[in-house]
Amino acid sequence: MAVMISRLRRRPYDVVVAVATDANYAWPAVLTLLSAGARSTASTLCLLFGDQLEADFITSAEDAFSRIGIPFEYVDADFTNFSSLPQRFHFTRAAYGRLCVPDVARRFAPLTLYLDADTLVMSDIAPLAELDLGEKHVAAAVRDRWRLTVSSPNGVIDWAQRGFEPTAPFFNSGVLLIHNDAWIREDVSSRVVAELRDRPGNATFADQGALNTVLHDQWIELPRSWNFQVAPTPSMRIGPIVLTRRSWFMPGSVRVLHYLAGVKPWDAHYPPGYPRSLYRQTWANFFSSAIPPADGYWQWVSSRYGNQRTA
Ligand SMILES: [Mn+2]
Repeated sequence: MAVMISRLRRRPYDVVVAVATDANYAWPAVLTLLSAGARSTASTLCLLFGDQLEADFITSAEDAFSRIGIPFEYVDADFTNFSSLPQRFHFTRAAYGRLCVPDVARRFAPLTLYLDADTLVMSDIAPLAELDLGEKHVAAAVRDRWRLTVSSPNGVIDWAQRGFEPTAPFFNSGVLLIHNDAWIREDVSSRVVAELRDRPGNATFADQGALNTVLHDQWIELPRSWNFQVAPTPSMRIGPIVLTRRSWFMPGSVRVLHYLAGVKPWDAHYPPGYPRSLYRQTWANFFSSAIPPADGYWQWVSSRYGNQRTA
């Protein structure tokens, strides 16, 4: 009944695009939102969930959106509650910020497209805003590139005890289409936090493993192009094809590009090639200030393999 009532209530937008960040990823987070908002033909609100960001930054961010007429709201989110959750690899407590999103976003739209701050949107997100998740599903996502199933290493650690099928798909949580009311109804965020508190040893990639545990059987698999995961590796573009040492892809068919791992495309040491050029070009298109110059190919090789390697 509650679901039917909330469906009848009109909300001002079709979809919310949301990114959560601390000060470290603040400008990349703005770029992610701008890349999504600028290309969207759906009625879209961009929401930035910031972990105690400075007033100057917020004003500059608001300017960046109003200059090109994209609806935007800053949400002052306190991530202190997440401080006690496991923080390993390059993840900080802001990695759990997505758990705050649906409760705010549902006032604005029925759906949320949650994006990591290390993603760039390369196409119109309207097809996602029109997706019908049905009654049973809470979210839609793309399979993780390296962990295809719950039984993959660093997938759902205790999949067998939980009685999951070993071949059940495992999603990457960097791009999540969320049915806001269903997420709240199923109490997903609190269940994920409880899961991480009770079994911190099972925490893989911040809340990715716990999300896959709680949302098991309740998500729809999206085509790979909606979360096209690239590893930081040198690449070369030949016409419509980008080649890396181990694989190739066609950037024309990518809808959301996701820069995996600890080194990020705005870092000087990100390996040279198409994904890095695209990132810098997009940055230059939206912001007046440039990212500091990147390493050339030989500099990159010596910083990666030579003696001058820095932390
Ligand atoms: Mn990511």
